[in-house]
Parts: sequence; C-alpha cells; structure tokens
Amino acid sequence: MTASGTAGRGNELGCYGRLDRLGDVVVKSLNAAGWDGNPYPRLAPLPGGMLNSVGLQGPPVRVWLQEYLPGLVESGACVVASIWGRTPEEYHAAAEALRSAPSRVVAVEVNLSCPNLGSSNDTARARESVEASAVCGRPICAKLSPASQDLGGVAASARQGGAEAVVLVNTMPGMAIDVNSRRSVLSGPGGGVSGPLLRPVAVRAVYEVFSAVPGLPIVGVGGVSTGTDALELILAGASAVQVGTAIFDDPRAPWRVQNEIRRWCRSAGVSDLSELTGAAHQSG
Ligand code: RRO
Repeated sequence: MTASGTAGRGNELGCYGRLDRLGDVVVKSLNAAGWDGNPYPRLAPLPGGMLNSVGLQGPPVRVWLQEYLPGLVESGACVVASIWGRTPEEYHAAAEALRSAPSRVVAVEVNLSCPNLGSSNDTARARESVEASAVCGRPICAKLSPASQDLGGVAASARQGGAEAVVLVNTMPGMAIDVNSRRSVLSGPGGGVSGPLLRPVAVRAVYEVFSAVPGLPIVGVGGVSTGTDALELILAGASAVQVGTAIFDDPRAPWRVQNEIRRWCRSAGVSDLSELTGAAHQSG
C-alpha cells in the first residue's frame, strides 16, 4: 500500500506504475470542510529521514470525490480514503461525506495521530472518533501515533469503536533548529519525523500491539524503502505494509518493494506471506 500523505490525492503515481497492482492507494487525509495547512516551510530533510508540518492541507471531501477520485478509479486502484478531524463530530462529517463514494473506495483510514494537529491518540477519543466514522459504511482502520505511552490500549479502544485494523505508525513528533537563524527549520516549532529513522520505532510498535491485542490486523508503516524493511514489519506482526517517505526519493518504491518481497519469499521458500506475520514472536 502507499502511505497517506506520500502518494498524492489522485493518480499522481500512475505514471510510474500500475496502481491496480498495488494493494491499496491511501490518499492524503481529508476532512469535510477542507483546510489550507501550515505556512511554509513545511518540509525539511534530515540525515536518515524527513521532518514535515504540512498541517493537513487538502480540499473538502466533496471536492476530492469530484476532482481527484475519478482518475484513481479509472486506474483500477483500490482506494483507501484517510480522514481527519479535531472532534468526533468532524470525523463524522468527513465520514458522512464519503458515504456516497464509489465502491472502489474500499476502506477508510481514520487518522487519529497527525503530529501537527496536537492530537494525541487518547484511548477514549480513539473509540469515539472511530465510532463517529462508522457512517462511511465501509471497513475502518485507525492510524495511531508512535508517541503514545499506551499503544496497546489505544489500539484496543479503536477496535472497540469498530476499527477492523490499525495502521502503525504515523510520524514521530520531532523538531530541528537552524543554528544560524536560531529558529525552527519549519514554520512552526515542530513536525513529524519519517523515513529510515522511524523504522525501528514502527517495528517495535507493531511488535507490541501484535502481542497486546491478539487478532487485531496491523498495517505496518514507517521507514520502509526495501523489501527487507517491509519483511521486518511483517515479522513483527503486520499483515500488510505501506510505503511512504521512500516515494519522495523514488516514486516507483511501492512496486520495487513488492518485487523485492516476492523475490525474497521465493529464495526463502515462503509461498504464503501470511506465514510470516508475527513470526518474530515465535523465535523470541
Ligand atoms: O498533514 C500533515 O501535517 C501530516 C499528517 Br495529516 C499526518 O498524519 N502525519 C504527518 O506527519 N503530517
């Protein structure tokens, strides 16, 4: 899958590969009213990763449905719409606007964890926000922050609210300062750290939630740029993997990662990837 926020809102990646050959295309988080996002600069490269404070920029769901989704549907992609809100009511409004989406929108990712919204994934709020999103009328997965002290509790709460899976993890809150200007490198004080730096954080989060909430499917995301990076998340407990920041460096990364996983499985004699989900737990 592509990770939300890294593959555009429509078929932007379609010129690099067949979108219908990916698991799903997850689009940048949307809400009912649309939002301008944060002032620039919003992105900064880091050694081993990236810092962003895009600030949820995006059109209203209604405009996305009219202007961006048709190209994605035409590509044959399975689409996952990501939604955000500041309150359960805002999640409800975004989800309601998606109710009429074509069946190609196969699921909704409820983003409970934007590092640039000041939203933390608090357990009660996770359940309420997911419950409020049920109106979209399709399967829901909840995207959680690695910054939570109780990721297992938040994941369990999202499941109680109706989430069929969790997506682990969003970016990690972070900050970088330019010593010459003595200011944050971004327009605001901080942002979200992604890329290879995030991978061990994601692997641990997936590993913990796989143990803490048995049977809850996990989509792993964070710093995946090769097939073996993806396999690490799968061995920790993920049933599917998203590729995100690597796309900025190589827009063909999602297909390349898929091919590298296939090649590795062939050489290791693995015929069904699901055999590997959580396998690191068996070996201690
Ligand atoms: O738009 C953003 O600033 C943003 C979002 Br919604 C998110 O979920 N994660 C992130 O790192 N940035």
